[in-house]
Amino acid sequence: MYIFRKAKSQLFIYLGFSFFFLSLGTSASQPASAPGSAMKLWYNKPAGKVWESALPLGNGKLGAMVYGNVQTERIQLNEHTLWSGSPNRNDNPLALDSLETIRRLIFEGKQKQAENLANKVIISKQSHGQIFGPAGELHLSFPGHDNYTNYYRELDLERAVAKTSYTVADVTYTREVIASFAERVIAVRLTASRPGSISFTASFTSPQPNVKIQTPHSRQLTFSGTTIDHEGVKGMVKYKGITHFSPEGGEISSSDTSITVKSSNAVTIYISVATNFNNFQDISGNENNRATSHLTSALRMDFSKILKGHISSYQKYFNRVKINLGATNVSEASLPTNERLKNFSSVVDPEFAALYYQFGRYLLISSSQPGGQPANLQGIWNGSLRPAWDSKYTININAQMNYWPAEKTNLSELHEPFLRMVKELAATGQKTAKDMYGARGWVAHHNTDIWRTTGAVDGAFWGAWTNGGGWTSQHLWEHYLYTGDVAFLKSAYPILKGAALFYIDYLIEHPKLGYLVANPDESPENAPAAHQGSSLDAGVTMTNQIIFDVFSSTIRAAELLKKDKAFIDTLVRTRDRLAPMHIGQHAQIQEWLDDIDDPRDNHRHVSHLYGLFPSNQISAYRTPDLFSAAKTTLLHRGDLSTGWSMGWKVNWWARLQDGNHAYKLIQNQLTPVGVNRGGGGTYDNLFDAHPPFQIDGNFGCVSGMTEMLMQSADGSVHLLPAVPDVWRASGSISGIKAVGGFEIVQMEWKNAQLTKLVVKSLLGGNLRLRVPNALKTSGTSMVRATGENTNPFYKVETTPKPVISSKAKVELIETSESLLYDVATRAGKTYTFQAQDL
Ligand code: FUC
Repeated sequence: MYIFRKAKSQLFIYLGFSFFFLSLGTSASQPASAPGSAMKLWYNKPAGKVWESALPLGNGKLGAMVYGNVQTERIQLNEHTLWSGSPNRNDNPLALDSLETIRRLIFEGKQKQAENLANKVIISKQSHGQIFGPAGELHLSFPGHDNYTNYYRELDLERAVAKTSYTVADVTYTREVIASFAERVIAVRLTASRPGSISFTASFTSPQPNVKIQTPHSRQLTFSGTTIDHEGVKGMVKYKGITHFSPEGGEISSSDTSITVKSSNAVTIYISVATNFNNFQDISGNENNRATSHLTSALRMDFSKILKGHISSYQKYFNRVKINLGATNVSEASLPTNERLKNFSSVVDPEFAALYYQFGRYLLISSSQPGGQPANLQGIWNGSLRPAWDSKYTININAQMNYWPAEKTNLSELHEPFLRMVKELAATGQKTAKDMYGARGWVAHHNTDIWRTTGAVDGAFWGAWTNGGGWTSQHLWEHYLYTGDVAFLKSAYPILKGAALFYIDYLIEHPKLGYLVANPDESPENAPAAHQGSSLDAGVTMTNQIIFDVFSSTIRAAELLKKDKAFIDTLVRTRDRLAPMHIGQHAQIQEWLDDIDDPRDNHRHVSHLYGLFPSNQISAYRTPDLFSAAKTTLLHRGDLSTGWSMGWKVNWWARLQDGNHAYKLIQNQLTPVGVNRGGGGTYDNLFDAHPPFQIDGNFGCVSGMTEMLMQSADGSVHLLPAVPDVWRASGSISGIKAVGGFEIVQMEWKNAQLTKLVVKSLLGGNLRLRVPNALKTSGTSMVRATGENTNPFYKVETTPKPVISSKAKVELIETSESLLYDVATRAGKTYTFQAQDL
């Protein structure tokens, strides 16, 4: 009765939701299962041939997609360093000689001519980036399993275990698969309800053209080879995979390329894959020794022991955050995951939203572990030799988005692979800055790969963008803001400084406007009609915002570390000459310095709102006119788009404090792929669809959902800033993190009012709370707050006053009411608050 089938209009949905809560009153339906225990993706059908229906497992080094097919199980494998090519660079040093000409053409309004030239001299003549490749697939064929009943498969997010079970002729077969976090292997456990029932033949296939498959002895199936050449770069990553079979009872035998087990009681399969990759400059490791040593260590343990270690290593991360957004009625909650996905945009299913949230955290834990490669466009999961965009790193939004949930959902350590990548890009990017632009510091363009290439690729339309370094460097600063780790900041400072130094040299004076601008520049992948279809321009809004952040964070880091006084002065002076944001004729944030936005442009990139999120330059409280203009821009751009674009929009609507609109985007995103016309959606396994599969949308949405419940970028810890009607009745979240080392140990709400709050202060300092209702506390001094937050982690930079078009009619939007409190905290102490009127 609580299910609202496909709504006729959005209005109907919202009316429907209000009705839902009115009619429920206090007798809210019980959750299908206790909150927290419904953390499973489950299905009553195998994945069949559909990769995007298979279930992902990963330990940051190895990835696996488990199909759960009955007759022939498929387990598709990845290894994080198995990439095409070898150490290489892709700069185009011709850029330097033509830089002046390109700049002049752009300033003269001849963007297309500039772009044509840039295609010749800026865009790489070498590789446009290498490919993250698949290792191959393990197949297990079970004779006689054609007719089965009781089929079930699941991914248990609380234990990171994929399980399949079914019955054939009254024997129930169960398979469990893990990508062990404690051991570097994938482990498969096959059991059956009757002894001696397990018989199968195992074989291996790989799309890698040079792969060699062997059975060195009756218990092992191995594969080895060297990765492919790509775009003139020789493939030199050597890989080795060993699949080891440990049957309990029965017989085992091998042919040249397969292993057969007969009449066994149970079987454990251990899969170890390794490469010769040491780092982006060194591939002198020994893949054979590595694969063997990981295997040998795992073989000392039986499955139950491996499973135990796996679960505890995994839960160390996963269990930090619990979320309850309210109860779903039993009939909806008891449907398989693909059915709930189908219904999500037309029913009230807060438990599914919570599941999706935790699935996002699961994906980050599984695809990004300290010491490993950062999550790429597909995390660590790719079955194709030629994946979309090479499954590499696009750093004009996508790779950054992968890491938006890292700090705030209490997975700070898992930011490490990305932060290390930034440091490595800074090393490569120095030569790029010097050779291509005659600049100091370092630069990266809009793509990179495992070799940390920093040249410009694809075409000038996309690639002549010099802010991949500037933007990614802000993750180092963000990591410091959350952790207060000064030793880390010391190690990060040269990278921040290098990013800033590049801009000091790259900026030039705009001949008409006098601002210091980047040129050539572009607003990622978008072109105004006025520029003859060319994206090339000077001083675009996003770039100005990024440079403002790079300078500001470098200044603050230098001040904190008591370094580089003269350089600070240079940065302050240069920052003052950057172009401010402009509000244009349609009352929008201008994407370009000229007022040439088309309000009908619904491009997936809305780069000029970088200032609203992830940055904090556009604020409800400090810059109300920009805040309102940002809303206008977002309304112009519309909702439906690619998966990642919708994920970004959830964050923006959260920052705009419009929970219902943020939720609408979550619904759009959580729509089966193919339903949103021309837009993204979600696959049955809850992978985000650009389409095709791209993981950034999963991570972007999780970040956005967190921002709906808590924000800490604008001078305070703002609680419940954007709760949608569907979650207002009651809910709780625990374990999320705010800037300055504050952990929300517990937060509970009713009717979107905060009822209970427990905050742990890890670093001490002033805790400024912005809350929707009055709070009380005992034993803690809490005062109503005014003025600047004295906590240095909450210092916000004042951006230059916006330039507002005389044609613009900016209607200021109202922010929701809130109260500000200051609480002086001590490091290590926990503070508890309650609603005053409770
Ligand atoms: C950027 C986006 C595309 C895609 C690609 C991987 O180029 O504009 O939509 O996400 O990255």
